[in-house]
Amino acid sequence: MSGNNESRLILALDVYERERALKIAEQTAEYLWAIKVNWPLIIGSGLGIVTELKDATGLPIIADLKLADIPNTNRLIASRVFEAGADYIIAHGFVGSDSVRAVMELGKTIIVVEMSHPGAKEFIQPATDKLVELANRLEPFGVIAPATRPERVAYIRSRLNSEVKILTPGVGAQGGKAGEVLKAGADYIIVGRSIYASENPRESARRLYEETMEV
Ligand code: NUP
Repeated sequence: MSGNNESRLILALDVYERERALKIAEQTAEYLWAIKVNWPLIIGSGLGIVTELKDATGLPIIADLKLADIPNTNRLIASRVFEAGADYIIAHGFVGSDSVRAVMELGKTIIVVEMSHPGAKEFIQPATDKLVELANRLEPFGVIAPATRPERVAYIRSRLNSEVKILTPGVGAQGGKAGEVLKAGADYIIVGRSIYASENPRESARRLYEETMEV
């Protein structure tokens, strides 16, 4: 099963069980650019799932650990996760440039500049301008911005260096719409529940893929 380089769809594979994760990954791979693994899957199935997903699908793997520690601890975690086969790691920017650099020295990194949930307005959104400046200085592969607020994605796009990609979670279960956020400037959409918790994950992925292709 091989993935789709043209695709702008990333699967957030937030299930615990190894078998279920592998099955959904294989069913949907054709429509995906990458698979994102988060703590639920790593806690449920172990870090080895990263290697297994890569072997099964050939897709890039994004480890959504939202690293937010001192440089040394970020480095200790990131080195093992990259060794396990992760192609990208998501790190928080608010801990400061030294902590982010520790991850970037080991592999491709994605920095959170704004989150998709309502609570993101309390602390993260007021810091978004500074987090975008940090990203412009460090030039990571990409940043995370909220699909739930396309106007914020447009704003972030207008301030962010054009080579830095924007990856947007929040489509579907959190209320965001694929077409709107891609038009606002997102490069990729990240979708979890609307695919893995649907009756037919393959069909749901196909429909979202078609939607992204229309933009
Ligand atoms: O701001 C963020 N919002 C968000 O939902 C940053 C994230 N990394 N995520 C992750 O994206 C979240 O942890 C989950 O893995 C995925 C969205 O899943 P869903 O709401 O589509 O099920």
